[in-house]
Amino acid sequence: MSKPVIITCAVTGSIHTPTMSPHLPVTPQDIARHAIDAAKAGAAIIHLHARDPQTGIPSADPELFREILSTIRKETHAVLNISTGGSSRMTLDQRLAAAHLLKPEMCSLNMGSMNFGLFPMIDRYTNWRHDWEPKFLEATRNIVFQNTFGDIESILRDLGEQQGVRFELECYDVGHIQTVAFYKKQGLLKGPIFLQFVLGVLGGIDPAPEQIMHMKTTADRLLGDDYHFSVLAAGRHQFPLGTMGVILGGNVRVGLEDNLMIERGKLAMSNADQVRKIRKVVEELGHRVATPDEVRTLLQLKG
Ligand code: KMH
Ligand code: ZN
Repeated sequence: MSKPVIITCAVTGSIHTPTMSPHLPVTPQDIARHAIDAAKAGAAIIHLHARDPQTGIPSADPELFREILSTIRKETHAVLNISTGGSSRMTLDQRLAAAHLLKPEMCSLNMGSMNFGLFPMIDRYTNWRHDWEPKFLEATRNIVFQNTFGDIESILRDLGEQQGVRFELECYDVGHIQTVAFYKKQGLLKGPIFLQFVLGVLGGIDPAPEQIMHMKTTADRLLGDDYHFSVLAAGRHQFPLGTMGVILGGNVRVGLEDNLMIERGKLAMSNADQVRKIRKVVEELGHRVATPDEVRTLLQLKG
């Protein structure tokens, strides 16, 4: 039997805004409910951000995260993964506050600084519910999503070495895989390594099948066999490229953080709907989905 496929679900993120979909969860209770339903549908890892419950603005408030995590834990045993990417408008200290306080099993770790182009989305919407939304997107023309070597090292030391956190290593381009290999060689990053190939963010690698192959062959060359990979593709590329990742022996991430649709022209009503859809693909391809405990074993999480 082949190894089970890990489905990660990223339930809200900090990219999409409330105007874009009425189904995007905003309050801690909504975010937790979406996460619980996604876990019950087959997501083993839940990737979490928080938002201000009144406005929907991405928030780093640890108390919001605390409420989200404790609600989810009442109903599922899913692996909870707190984003350290936060949003490109937060300082590093803000981005790390919740993970420091709540000590999750996993956190995301972004493997390089980059332009992160959200502004093209402005053109698709006219009636904004909140005036912060177009300003937030437009600001990404001039804000760098900063993840310096110093930032990466402090996350690896403070969360990795000191708290035993394992990472979803977000690689938006092939160069980021070289950085992963560097820290592995240095001993700051320990295997098993979990790479998240991120395709389709403007400023990063483009969403094409050849680019998944390029990232995988680069990872094979630099990391040998001591790594697992997953594919996250933005927008309409989510399902086709996620499927390709599974075909290539990898894992897959879905969720409204990365794509608001369930099919062309149709908004996803929930995160769980996206999980059910990719789970069907995984199973039709002859695989089964990993349970949270299998992920704990596979990635050697602290549990
Ligand atoms: N929003 C994704 C493209 C993070 O939270 O650390 C990348 C992400 C970053 O999930
Ligand atoms: Zn995220």
